Amino acid sequence: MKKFLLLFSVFFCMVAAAESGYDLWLRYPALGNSSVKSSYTKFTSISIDAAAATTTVLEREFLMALKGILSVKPSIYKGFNASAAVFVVPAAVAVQQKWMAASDTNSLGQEGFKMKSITFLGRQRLLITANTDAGLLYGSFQWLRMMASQQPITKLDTVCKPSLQWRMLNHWDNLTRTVERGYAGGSIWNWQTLPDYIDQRYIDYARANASIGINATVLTNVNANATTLTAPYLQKVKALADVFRPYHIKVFLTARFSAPIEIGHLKTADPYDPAVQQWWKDKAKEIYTLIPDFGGFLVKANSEGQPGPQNYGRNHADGANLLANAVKPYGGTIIWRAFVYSNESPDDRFKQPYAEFVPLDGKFTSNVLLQVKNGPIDFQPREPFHPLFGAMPKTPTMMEFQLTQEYLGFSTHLVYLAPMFKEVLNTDTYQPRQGSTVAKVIDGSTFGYSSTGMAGVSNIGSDLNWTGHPFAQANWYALGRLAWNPSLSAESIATEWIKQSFSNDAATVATISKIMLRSHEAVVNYMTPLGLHHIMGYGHHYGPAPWFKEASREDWNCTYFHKADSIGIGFNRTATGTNALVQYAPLVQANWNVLAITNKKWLTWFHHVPWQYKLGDGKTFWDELCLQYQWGVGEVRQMKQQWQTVAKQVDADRFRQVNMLLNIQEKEAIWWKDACLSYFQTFSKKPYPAGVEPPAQSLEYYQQLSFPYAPGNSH
Ligand code: GCW
Repeated sequence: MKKFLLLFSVFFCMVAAAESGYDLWLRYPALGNSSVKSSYTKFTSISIDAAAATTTVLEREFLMALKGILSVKPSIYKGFNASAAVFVVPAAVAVQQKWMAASDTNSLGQEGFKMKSITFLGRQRLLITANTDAGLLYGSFQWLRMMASQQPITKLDTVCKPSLQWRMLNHWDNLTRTVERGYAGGSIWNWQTLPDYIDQRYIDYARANASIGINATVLTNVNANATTLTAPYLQKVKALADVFRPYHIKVFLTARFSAPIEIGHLKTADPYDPAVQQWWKDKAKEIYTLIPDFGGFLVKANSEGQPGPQNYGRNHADGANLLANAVKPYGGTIIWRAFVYSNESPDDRFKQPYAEFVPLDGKFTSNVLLQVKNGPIDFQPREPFHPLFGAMPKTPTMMEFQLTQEYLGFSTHLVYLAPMFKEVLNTDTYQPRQGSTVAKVIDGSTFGYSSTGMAGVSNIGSDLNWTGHPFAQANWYALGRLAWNPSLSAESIATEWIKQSFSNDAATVATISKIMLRSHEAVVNYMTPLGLHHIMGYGHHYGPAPWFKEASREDWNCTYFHKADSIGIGFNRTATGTNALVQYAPLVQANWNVLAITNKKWLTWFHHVPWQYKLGDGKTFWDELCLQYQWGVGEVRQMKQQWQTVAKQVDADRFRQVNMLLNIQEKEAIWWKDACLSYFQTFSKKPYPAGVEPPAQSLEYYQQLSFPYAPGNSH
C-alpha cells in the first residue's frame, strides 16, 4: 500500500495538478525556485489600515495568495503597525509618515493608488496607499498580480488610477436562471435560495471582479422582467449588494419600462403622467432604503419589442429622464441603451440609432449615460465603430462590448477579444478633430463628459470554470483591464492573464499568447471575411446560414445583409446606396466611401463588390473570399498544433479540454467555409481557386441542418 501511495504521489508530482478553472486568474500558484522568490519573502508581514469590511476581505486574500505563491502564512496587522513590511494604508497616513507629499494625494483620485518602495526605520518596505478603501483594494490586487506573474516588486514608484468611472458587467440573466446568449451553463444567481443562502460563487465572483477593477454589475437581462423590481426580489438583490459592497462593486438592475403597469397596476407607463413619475420615485426610494449605494438602472427601450417611451409618443430622452429624476436624489445613474431599431422602419438598420439619438443630444438629464454597442449592427465578428461615438458631445456615451460569444462561436471557439476591442478603441472618430479616438471619446477627454464607462455583456455562467471555454475567462479579464486603462495593449493583457492563469514559463507564455492574438482574425476569416456580417443561423445564431431569408422582418434576414447576386456581394452604404457612411466624420467617410481605397477588411460593409473586382494584389474578389475562408481554417489548425507544444506546461485537465474544444472549432470553421462558399458560389458561378479545399457536402446538406435546441436562445 505504502509503495502504491509513493508511486501515486511521484506520478502526481510529475504532471501539473489537475485544475478545474474555477480559480480563474486568482490561482496564486507556487513560485517554485524562481529567482524573484527571495525578494518576495521579505514582504510577508502586512499592516492594513482600512475599514473593517475592507480589512476582512484583504486579510482573506493575502492569506490565500501568500500561502499559494510563497507557502507562508503572512502576519497581518490590523491598523498601522510600524514593524510591517507592507503598508496598506490611507494616503493621510502616508503623508503623515512623509512617504508622500500632501500635494500628491490629489493625483490618486477616488479609486487610484500609489505603490512605492520605501525605506523605513532602516528596512525596505512596500507602500500601497490610496485616498479610499477602493484604492487600497485595487492596489493590493495589483501587488498580488505582480507576484503571481513574477514581476519585480522592489524599486517601485507608480501611481495607477482608472481611466473610466464605470467598469461594468451586464448579465443577460433571467429570473428563470436561463441566460440570454449564455453558453456557460445557467445563471450564477440562484433567485430561489436568495436572500438567505449566499453561494461561495457570489464572493468569488466579487473577488475576481475587484481584482481587475470592475466596480459595477447589472444583475438582470436587458430584456427585462418587472418582477425583479418587486419587494421579495429586491431583498434578494440587497443580499447580493451586501456581498459585493466590500469589493467596491455596485449593483444595477434592468428596468422594464412598463413596470408601473405590470407591477404598479397603473393604466399607463407614459413618462409625462404624474402617477407614473411618482411610481418610479417611490420605487427608487424603496430600493435605496434597502441598498443605499444602488447603482441605478440599465434600460433597453423600444427595441426588439421592449416597451418604451415611444409607446406613448415620447422620445428616448423623455424615457431616460423619467428614471433619472427618480434616482437622482440618491446619486443614482441611468444607463440608456442605444441599441434600438424600429420595427417598422424600412431604412438601413445601421443608420437608426444615430438617427434617433443625435437629435436628442443635450436633452438628457446629467445622470444619464448612453450605452452604445461597439458597432452599428450587433456584435458581429468585426464591425466598424458605431457612428454615435463622437456624435454626442453633450451626452456621455459609454461602450458596450459583448463578452459572451453570441456571434463568435459560443463558448466552444477560442477567440480572444481584446484585439477586436482595441481595434475599435483605437479608431479615430475625427470628431470634433483628428485624434479623437473612440477611447478618447468614452474616457471623457474629448467632450468633457461628466461620467464615463465601459460595459461587457457577461460570458459568466454556472459552469465549473465560469465561462465554458477556459480561454473565455481571458475576455472577462480583458474587459476589466481595458475599462481600467483603454491604452493597455491586447498583448500585454494576454501576457498578464496567461501568467496568472497557466504558467510563467517564457516559452509557454509566448506560445499561448500567439494563439490568442491571432484567434480573432482567424474567426473573422472563417466566418465573415472581407466585411461580411450577420450571416449566421436564425434566432439561435449558431453556425452559417447566409441563405436565410424567411424572417418576418427584412433586417433579420441574412440576405438583407450580404445582398449577393450575379454581379457581386455586399451592402452599398455609400451615397449611391443607403448613405449610412454620411453618419461619420468626412475623414472617416473618406476611408470607406471609395471601393478602390477601402481596406479589404471593410469591403462588403460598405460596398457591393463585383465578384470580378480586382484587389490590389491582382486577385479577384471571389478568389480572395475563398482564400480568406481557407486561411481562417488553416489558422485554427495551427492553433491546434501550437497548443500541443504546451502539453507539459499546463495541467492535464485544461490541456485536454482546450484540445477537444479546438477540435470542435476546426470542424465548425470548416463548416462555415464550406457552407458559405457553396452558397456564394451559386451567385459567383466561379471555381474555387487553387489552395481552397472544396466543400465536403452539398449546399442542400448545409441548408437542411437544424438546431432547435442550440443554447442561449431563451427568452
Ligand atoms: O441581437 C441581440 C441579441 C439579443 C439581445 C439584443 C440586445 C438582449 O440577439 O438576444 O437581447 O441583441 O442587445 O438587446
